[in-house]
Amino acid sequence: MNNIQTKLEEIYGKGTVVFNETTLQLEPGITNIFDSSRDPAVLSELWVKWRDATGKKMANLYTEWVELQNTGALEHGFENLGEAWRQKEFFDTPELVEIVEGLWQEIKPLYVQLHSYVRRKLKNYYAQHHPNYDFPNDGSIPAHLLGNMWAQEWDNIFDIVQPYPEVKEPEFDKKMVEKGYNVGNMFRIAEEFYTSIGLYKMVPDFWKRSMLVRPKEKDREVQCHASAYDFYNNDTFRIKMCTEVKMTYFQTIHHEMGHIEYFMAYRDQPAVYRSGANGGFHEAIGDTIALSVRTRKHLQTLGLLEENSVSDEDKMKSDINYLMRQALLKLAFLPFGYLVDKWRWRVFSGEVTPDKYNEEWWKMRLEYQGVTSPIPRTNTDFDPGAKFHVAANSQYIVYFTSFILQFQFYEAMCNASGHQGPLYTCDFYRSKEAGLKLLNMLKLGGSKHWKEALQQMTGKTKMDTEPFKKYFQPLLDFLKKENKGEVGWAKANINWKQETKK
Ligand code: X8Z
Ligand code: ZN
Repeated sequence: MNNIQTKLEEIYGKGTVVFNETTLQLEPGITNIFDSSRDPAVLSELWVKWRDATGKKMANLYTEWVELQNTGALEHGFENLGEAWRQKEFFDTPELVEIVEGLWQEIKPLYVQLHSYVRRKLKNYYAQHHPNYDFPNDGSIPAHLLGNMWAQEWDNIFDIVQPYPEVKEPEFDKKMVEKGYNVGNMFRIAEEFYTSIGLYKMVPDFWKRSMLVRPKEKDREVQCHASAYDFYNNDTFRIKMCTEVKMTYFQTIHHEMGHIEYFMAYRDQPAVYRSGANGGFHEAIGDTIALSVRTRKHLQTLGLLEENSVSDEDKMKSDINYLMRQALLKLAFLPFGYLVDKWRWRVFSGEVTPDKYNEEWWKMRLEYQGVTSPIPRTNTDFDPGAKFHVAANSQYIVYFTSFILQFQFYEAMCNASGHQGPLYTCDFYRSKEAGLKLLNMLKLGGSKHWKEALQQMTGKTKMDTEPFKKYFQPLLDFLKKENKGEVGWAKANINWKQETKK
């Protein structure tokens, strides 16, 4: 089992693509082109080659791995591996499958509105700039045109879908370079936010031994997917990531540092309780902080945004632009965040058999995300394996729940800080009250059931989409007006070619 696991991770970690006679790694090479190119041919080429270099090589290994892992799960009294996984990340929550389905049903109407708006804007853009490109007419969006290798976050196509282009929005990546941001001070600035609300400084070991950029040595291969490590003593916590001077990495820094803050807060708990209240809590901490950092108010504090006085009308337009950018990050993610593990749960339970792995994957990509592949896929491909967490056998439902929970945490901290006004304008920088609210919850670690930890912080015992919906309400009103009911992709089919497995 460990052999297979190592091989899967190795295939992913060593995955490269030859493009224009240059060999590219995922970060930064492929990602940089994928983030910014608008050429459907280029994007399709990279999209396909990345899947050939990774997932396609994993198909048989994955089948064997599932069998072995399932055997282990059965031996330990679980129904299948999915049940074991859920128990690990969401201790004592047998109703998790129903909970996440319920949350998704509440979010879906919002997602459908965003999807249709984005689709229309993309279609117009490509009709204008690439008239020979055949944009599908069935309501789906081609997965390679969303500015992300997995179509999971869409913020890179903000310029195409910006609701009010006449109100100029800053280009943060350029601004960061102009203002002298570098990897070192990006981490220091993030740390300063945490300490400003009364949370911990990073430990000396962190600064000494974390890997914050891709090492230059030619002989050293590293897995660049960002992660944070707890060494389970009291003074060793590290981050590993290949940072670049860009807004998206600045947000990832806050995400990873959130894990470290949690590690530090529960370090005095007995070993069994040194964990998040549930896996979703762990993923949500840094993102909650990043919601505050990303407000226009805070970006002004950081010198990344000019403070100019604008008319009320422009302010309204700018707010909608802002919420769109946030929706491309948060709302766009949710169906992907759900389907990765929903697919794996169905695989682990035997409902989806190996000959149908990829076909079912694409049915779910279409059903939940409304996206289709740039070229027909077959069952000799294994596209789930082109995603880090599938290759690394790391759970994904934690992100889906995190993206709901972080808005609950954010609202609770905003209330504690005395924030007035729309939720999306709340910056709790320097609010010790907000920090204390968070810290008291973090310190519990896994010593209390997550429902109790959630109640302590938010007054609610349930994961709740209300704060998420409240945050995005003005955007939703805008989208509904623009879409005029023309939403959905009911007519679409997956882009599929029947091929038998050798
Ligand atoms: O994997 C991550 C973090 C590390 S725990 C960077 N995330 C998911 C992903 O990149 O797919 C954060 C959001 C979703
Ligand atoms: Zn994380």
